[in-house]
Amino acid sequence: MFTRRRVFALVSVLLLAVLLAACGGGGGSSTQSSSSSSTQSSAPAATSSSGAVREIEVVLSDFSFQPQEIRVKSGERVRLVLKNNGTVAHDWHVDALNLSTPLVQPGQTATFEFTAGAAGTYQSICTEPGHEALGMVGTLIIE
Ligand SMILES: [Cu+2]
Repeated sequence: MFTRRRVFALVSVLLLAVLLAACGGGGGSSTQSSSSSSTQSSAPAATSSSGAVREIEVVLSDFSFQPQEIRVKSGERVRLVLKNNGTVAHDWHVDALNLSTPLVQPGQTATFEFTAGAAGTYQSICTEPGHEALGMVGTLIIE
């Protein structure tokens, strides 16, 4: 009887010691992690790649596209967001792929979706009379 009680007491003392050691270790590591919490704000990463659609903003002005060159992948679903910062209406047209956005009025924004076809380098233009000649020409690269 006595020996069993002593063993039990010994085991509970050992358990207590282990628990205290674990607590001490935990306390030590928590101080460490709180000092290195400034690494959180590194990557606001993928906000626009939320789905299968790739959104690209194109600024239309008198008389250019910004960016002038658009690069997408074959088979990719593309959504162009066309912002007209100019003083006259503009559009975006790729003759070889039969892609035509609606005409965007000054100060307006329009979206246009298409699926990128065969790989290649295509010329994009504004179809408003005279605009292509004035330099409203871009490049669509499908990889
Ligand atoms: Cu134009």
